Amino acid sequence: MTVVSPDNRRTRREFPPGFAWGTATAAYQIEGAVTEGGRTPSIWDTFSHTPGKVANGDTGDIALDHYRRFREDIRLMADLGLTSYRFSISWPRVQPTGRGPAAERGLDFYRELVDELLSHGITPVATLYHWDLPQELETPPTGGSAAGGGWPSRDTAYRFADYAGLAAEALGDRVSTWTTLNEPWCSAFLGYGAGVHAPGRTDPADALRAAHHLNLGHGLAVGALRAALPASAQLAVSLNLHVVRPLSERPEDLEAVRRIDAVGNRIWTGPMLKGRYDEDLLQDTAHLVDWDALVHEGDLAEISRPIDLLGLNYYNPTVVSASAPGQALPRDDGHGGGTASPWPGAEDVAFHRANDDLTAMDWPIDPTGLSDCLLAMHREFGLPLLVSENGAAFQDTVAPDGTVHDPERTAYLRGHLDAVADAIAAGADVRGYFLWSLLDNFEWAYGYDKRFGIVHVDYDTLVRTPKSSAHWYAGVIRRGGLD
Ligand code: IFM
Repeated sequence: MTVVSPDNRRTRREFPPGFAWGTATAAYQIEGAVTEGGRTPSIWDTFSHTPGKVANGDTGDIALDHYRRFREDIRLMADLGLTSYRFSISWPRVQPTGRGPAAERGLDFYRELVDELLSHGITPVATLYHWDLPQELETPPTGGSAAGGGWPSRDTAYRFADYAGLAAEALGDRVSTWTTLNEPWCSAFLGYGAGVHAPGRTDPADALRAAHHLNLGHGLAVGALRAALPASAQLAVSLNLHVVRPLSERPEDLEAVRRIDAVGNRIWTGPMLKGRYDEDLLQDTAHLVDWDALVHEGDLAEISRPIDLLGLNYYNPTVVSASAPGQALPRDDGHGGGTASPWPGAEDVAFHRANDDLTAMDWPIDPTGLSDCLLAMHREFGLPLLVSENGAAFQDTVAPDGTVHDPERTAYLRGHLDAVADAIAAGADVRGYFLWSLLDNFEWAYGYDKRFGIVHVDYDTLVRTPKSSAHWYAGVIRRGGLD
């Protein structure tokens, strides 16, 4: 909503009452304590310990030691006035082998975390899967009878639903908003297609199988959550939908948009929200997988179980075109490079920068993509929406007096919150904004090189220092809007 003061000099962007002002994090990126309480390795422990996979050989072994310092971190959140916090549960911490009973010590960590949040008046939002698949579900121990094979294996979807049920039984009395998967596109296509994320496989057919089983895992988990949680629980999924724009209006470039939209976006929203895979997606990828064999009878009904909220993770738009004959394709479409394509069936699409105003990830800054995406999802599905991630990495420096001044991040956040307000003003039902991220953290294949936090972390001492963007965000929350 826009409020113009009588003298017309100031314009205020207000947000609806009850709007969730949050930050988001993920277990492997912050927790550390990777062997504590019986936790076993996830595919990310294995991947980060594989030479050459992560910048500087960085791992999440210690990360920010949030596992031990979570009370301090929640104090910081409370000081900033956050009303909500989105965290992820580490699957190998609460169900170490990915099957069988839960590990109570692992669950206790999350019980304490949530109790601490609640005692500070911060509403917890739990994400079940932010990429840390128990390694045993990818590679079963030698001699064992378990299936393994990771997400390309159908069994993993059922394992995920069991884990979701365990987590909900343990935490359902104190957590009422749940997200099943975070950015399944990254799990399937960066993990099994491009190989730049764990488990580092590069097989386009397996990437598509992983996509279907992530969808199935989501639907089965929604069923398990509904069975374990009170009727008032709010269930969501967080998708990094690609805001795809054509380089030109040439039919070939529009066709490139269609292809990326199919395998980047509609591969999730189709089955989850409409109960179908679009025919063009099936055709684009028919030479890679046998969809009739992959999608069993009843799968689509399972996957499209109703959810209550749609979470959108937005960072930047994507500009695409058809490739010119003989043109070397830019493989680095903002997801860490790699020589294999993360776009099965659309490998020959060329990627271009939307503009040259870049974050430290080389991602172009364009808040209009966020309002466009929110409005498109509102119009197509009519669901209440969350911005479940949005933020930016910049090269922050610590001043001699110990402060960290990050005006670029503040400008980025201001622009994107303004875009959220635009979408709300145009009718989208946006219920909250979760800034990525609370703290600088382990940025996957980039290790600790890229800082997304509004709170600076000194990786030698683990001392946390709120940056100027954190103070700015606290002011926005206090005022309930932007000036
Ligand atoms: O750090 C990641 C997060 O884990 C998933 N979404 C994008 C963020 C920035 O790359």
